[in-house]
Amino acid sequence: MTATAERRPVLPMSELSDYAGGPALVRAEPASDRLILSWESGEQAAFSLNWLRDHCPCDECRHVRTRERLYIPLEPPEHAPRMQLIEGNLELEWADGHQSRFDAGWLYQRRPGQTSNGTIPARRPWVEGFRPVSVDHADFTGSAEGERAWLDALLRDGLVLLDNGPLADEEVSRLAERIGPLRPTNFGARFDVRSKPNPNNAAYTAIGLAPHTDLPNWRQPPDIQLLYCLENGADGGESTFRDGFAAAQMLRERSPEAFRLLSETAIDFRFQDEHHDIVWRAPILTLGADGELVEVRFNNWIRDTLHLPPEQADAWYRAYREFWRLVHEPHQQLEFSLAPGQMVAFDNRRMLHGRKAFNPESGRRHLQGTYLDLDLLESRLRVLARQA
Ligand SMILES: O=C(O)CCC(=O)C(=O)O
Ligand SMILES: [Fe+2]
Ligand SMILES: [Zn+2]
Repeated sequence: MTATAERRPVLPMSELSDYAGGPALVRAEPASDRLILSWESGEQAAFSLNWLRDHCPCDECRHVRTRERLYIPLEPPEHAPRMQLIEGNLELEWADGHQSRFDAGWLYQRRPGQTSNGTIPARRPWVEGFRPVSVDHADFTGSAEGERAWLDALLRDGLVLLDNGPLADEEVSRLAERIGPLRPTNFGARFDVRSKPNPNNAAYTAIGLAPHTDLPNWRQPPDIQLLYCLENGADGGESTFRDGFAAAQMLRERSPEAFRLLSETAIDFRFQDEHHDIVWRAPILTLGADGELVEVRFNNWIRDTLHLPPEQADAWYRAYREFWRLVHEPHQQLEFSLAPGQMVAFDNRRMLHGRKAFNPESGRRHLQGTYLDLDLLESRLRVLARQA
């Protein structure tokens, strides 16, 4: 089957998809339970008939408004459909008479073996001398490019700064809400970080905080943390950051046994105060199915009783010390003082954050913080990419 001249796009699967043109089809050939498609750009790909029937974009198979799937793939297509190319797009007529019209560019984007469209940046580990991206508050709030630059850096580097914001109460919530609803925890949807008379958490004292992740005592710790500086006039209180994934990778190379112990031994984390008692058991390093790092849980002050027999406990402590030392290597750490009107955002399940002790008698230090879900950051980037 050969092509005709100009291709006019048919309605893509979803009007909201990232569909953006693409080459016309020049051939469609049946091969048992497959269809081999060839595009004018030279690519060729095989599609299963099951897949094609399941992905029919017609209004019977997809809800007209939501574009969500209505078709349920219970019956395998019995025979190869009749096929033709019309204006470079694919038209199929199935044995029961149902017709499916596929846009050539839409199929091209989804040809087997094609996984990413490149909107979401891959994680890039910090190397020595890493300097974070800063985006100006006015650019973030005033332009899609500013917001994209901020999101890109945050997803790629695990940390990004926002500069020159107003010294306004709740600004952190207003900024976060541009991305999505705040993720609430036992500390509220939005929390104040300052030295408090009756602290229920180390962050609400003036003591130094060793590099840590927040809330590892939750089944799902918050993904992204935002800390907005309103006042930083006390002596000390510098912020410290370390790429936890890069540190874990170093441990894996230098000390595979320590890495194995920290990734295979589940330990308990617990937060308790008057109103809450939140407990979760997990290893410090969580690996995915292919052995890749997916999460770091590291917080020494809410690490709970270690339930291990003495020999295993001793081995675990040795491994923990090794990781602790790696995390604290000064040349791998980023250290700076947040300026009033500056906000830092970071991936709480990848980055370790901390602060130096400060002297509350010498001046005031006040940060406001909140959390966001990573899904909504990625969503925001995809939505912004539609306008590009
Ligand atoms: O005071 C700081 O700079 C950070 C406090 C902290 O670790 C937090 O709020 O999670
Ligand atoms: Fe923290
Ligand atoms: Zn259909």
